[in-house]
Amino acid sequence: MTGLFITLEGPEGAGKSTNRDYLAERLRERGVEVLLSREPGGTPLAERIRELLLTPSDEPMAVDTELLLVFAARAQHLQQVIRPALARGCVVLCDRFTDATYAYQGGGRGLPIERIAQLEQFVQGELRPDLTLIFDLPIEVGLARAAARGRLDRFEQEGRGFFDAVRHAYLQRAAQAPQRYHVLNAAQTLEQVQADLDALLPRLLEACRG
Ligand code: Z5A
Repeated sequence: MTGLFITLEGPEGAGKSTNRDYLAERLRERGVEVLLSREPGGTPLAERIRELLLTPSDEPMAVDTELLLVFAARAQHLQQVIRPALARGCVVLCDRFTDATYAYQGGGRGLPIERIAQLEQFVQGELRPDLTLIFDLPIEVGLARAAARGRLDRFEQEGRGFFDAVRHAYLQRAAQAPQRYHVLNAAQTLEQVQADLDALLPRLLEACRG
């Protein structure tokens, strides 16, 4: 038995967490076993690494340190949570995964794609998401939603150019492999976004049935 690995991606405030929970409910209503998780994080140790990554600090974090921490958390998450859940036949819905590394560390920080790809291969082997939903929206809309929450984390303190590069990297990846990515217009009302997700459900249920 192998499950289905679905990741949700996009810039800040795109609605990934909200829609991950929505999708989980729709799938569970239809009898599908769903496991929810997120990155960085998903296990106690990986959540501690998340704290290191998100908490602003006086000591600037080297970009290579950031990259290695992201993959360290992922290695833990894969071993403890994702691989066992997929082996049980679950649908894993994960808020961010390695596409975020390509977008933030590759696009945003400007690290070479080849270096990310090497770590991806080392940490994941052949495992890749079956489907990645990209919640796309103009940067200013997402940042306004994130700012409404209060204190900004270490990434949210970045400038406009950083987020433009992140968004561009996501859309570029989606364009390069349209069979694995589905781009949603996350600037619509929540009801409209969720209607788009409802329209995707038959495809997901079909994939769940193998
Ligand atoms: N990061 C990285 O650099 N490299 C990596 O490899 C990985 C991650 C995996 C933490 O991620 C950071 O880690 C992230 C990248 C970096 N950078 N940052 N910042 P995160 O996922 O925890 O952080 P986030 O993207 O900032 O999460 P978020 O702001 O919570 O966004 P979201 O999950 O997409 O949105 P939400 O919580 O569902 O919704 C935000 C608010 O908007 C909320 O009040 C909703 O009710 C509202 N909302 C949602 N949808 C709508 C619509 N359609 N209309 C109106 N309002 C809406």
